[in-house]
Parts: sequence; C-alpha cells; structure tokens
Amino acid sequence: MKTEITELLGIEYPIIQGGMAWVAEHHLAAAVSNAGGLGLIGAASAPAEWVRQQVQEAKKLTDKPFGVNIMLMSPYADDVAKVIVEEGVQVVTTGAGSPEKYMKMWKEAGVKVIPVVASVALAKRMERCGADAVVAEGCESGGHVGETTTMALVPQVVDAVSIPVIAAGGIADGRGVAAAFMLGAKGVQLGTRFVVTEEAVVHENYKERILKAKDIDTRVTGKSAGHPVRALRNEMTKKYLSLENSGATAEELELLTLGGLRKAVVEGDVKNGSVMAGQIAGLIKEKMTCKEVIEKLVQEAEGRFREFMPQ
Ligand code: TUI
Repeated sequence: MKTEITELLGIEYPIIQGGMAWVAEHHLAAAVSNAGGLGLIGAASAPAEWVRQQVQEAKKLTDKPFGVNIMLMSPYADDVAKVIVEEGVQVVTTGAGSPEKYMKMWKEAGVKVIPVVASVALAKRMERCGADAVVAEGCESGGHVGETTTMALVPQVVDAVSIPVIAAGGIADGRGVAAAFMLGAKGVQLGTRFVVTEEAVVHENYKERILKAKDIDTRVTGKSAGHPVRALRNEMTKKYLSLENSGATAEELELLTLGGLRKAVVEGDVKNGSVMAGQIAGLIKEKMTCKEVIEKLVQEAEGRFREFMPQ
C-alpha cells in the first residue's frame, strides 16, 4: 500500500489516526506510529506546555514519524503552533478552521502540513497556501463536522486539487479503506476505530458505549450555534436537541456541553457527557490493539482490491 501519502510522511501504511480531543494522547499516537501508520497527538483546547510534554513523551515511545493536530478554535492555538516548530514535530494537521496564518512558519521549519477540510473551497485555499496534502472529512465523522458526506466530498476535493487527498469519516474497516481509494484518496484517517483500542487511554465506559452503538445512534448538536458536533445519543444530546429546538440561547446550550467530552472520556460519564463518535461506530464490534487494527485494515483492503482487480 505505497501511495503519495506513505512517501510524503515516511510511513509504512497510508493510515492516519485522527487527532481526537482528550483521546489522542501520546500512548495512542506512539502505538499507531509503531504499527506503521501515522499517530497524532490531539492538542484540542489544551495549553501549549501540555502539548510539548506529550510530544516529548511520544518521542520516548517511538522513533517513527508522528504528528500533532491543532484545533484552531483553541485559545492556545498560536502557542501550540510554535511548540510544533520548537519540538521538531514532523507533521501537523489542523481542524475547525483555516491554518493560513501559521503556514509560512511551519513550511520554513520543514513541517508537513495537512489541513482537515470539509469543503472544496477550503481545500483549494489550503493548496494555494502551501499545504502538502488535505484530509477531506465527511460529516459521518465524530466531533465537529461539516455538511457533506465522505462519498460526495472526497471525489470533489480530489478533482479540485493536485495535492494528495486523505479521506476521513465513516471508515472503520478494510472495505472503507478500499472505497476511499476508489474515490481517489491516497490515504485514510480513522478516529472512532482507534478509540476502541487497548492503547487508547479512554474510560472503559466510552469504549463500551461505542461497542454497543448501532447504525442510527449518533446525533448532531450545535447546528444552531454554527458548531455542529456529532456524538452518540444519550441524556445530554436529548436535552440539548430539545432545548435547541425550543430556541434556547447559546449560553444555555453551552452550559449543557461545557466540559462534556472530558466528562465522558476521563470520568466515564457516558450519560451526561459528550460521547463524540462517528456514524461508523455501529461497525466496531471488538477492542483490538492498534497493530491489529492496522494489519486488519490493510489485509481486508488488499482482499477487496484482489477480488475486483485480479490482475
Ligand atoms: O475539527 C474537527 N473535529 C473536531 S474538533 C473537536 S473539539 C470541539 N469540541 C467541542 C465543540 C467543538 C469542537 C471535535 N472534533 N474536524 C476537522 C474539521 N474541520 N471538520 C470540519 C472542519 C472545518 C469546518 C469549517 C474546517 C474549516 C472550516 O471553516 C474554515 C474557514 O475559514 O472556512
């Protein structure tokens, strides 16, 4: 499975682990990188010094390339952007905004920059300002989502840019990987699948909730506030959506979600917390190691390719 993405990043398989807030810390990132994919540390809304420490810890666990995801709505984004350069991080991915203002600094330092985009327009802007690749993330994903599905978004982004495109959203097995390649992607990014791994430092209740999830179990809250977030349905999403439908203020709604992801990931409160997960959660039936996940993805995808293209 050699592609422009394995070449660009110096990794064995074109499989990237999503930079999930609270979930993607150094143990998970190092495990994915050691298994031949690209692990990411999710900076989320954490202070820059936490990110620095995570990068230093990951370096102790792996000598393979790994990256950091910056959530651009974070109040600490400017400082995290500098830590990336100071710590010699090889790859940065960005989410929930445009990283244009950091591009010059990162490119001068030789950092590979891969913005996550949910539209063709942003993908084109990112190519123009020097991005090395983009992640086209469909709205099947967990967390902060755009409008368009992976199936519709990926080929449109592929046609609009010349840099390699990585597909994300709705992928959790080798069939999804093969399908993404058929759409023109040169790599895949998976989030939810990597939450349910031995190495993910996530409360067992969260992993169990994903294992029990069915196809129709996710909900999107926050559309009215302009920050749509996909999570597994529970007491929180129920209350949120009924308040949102009755025209509650942004402040009232925020009270319901404040610290919600931490509550679910760290405390295991999967009733009142925010159990962010993608629509593919229903496909995930067992906890595995990151190495097992990656080996299975590759084996299944190669099986699909052989079946349809026997030569
Ligand atoms: O960023 C993500 N997923 C995330 S971030 C996150 S942390 C959070 N927690 C609570 C509330 C909100 C966020 C959880 N999940 N994925 C990448 C992504 N980026 N998806 C969509 C976008 C996006 C959307 C609009 C990127 C850019 C954009 O507009 C930028 C512009 O300037 O046009």
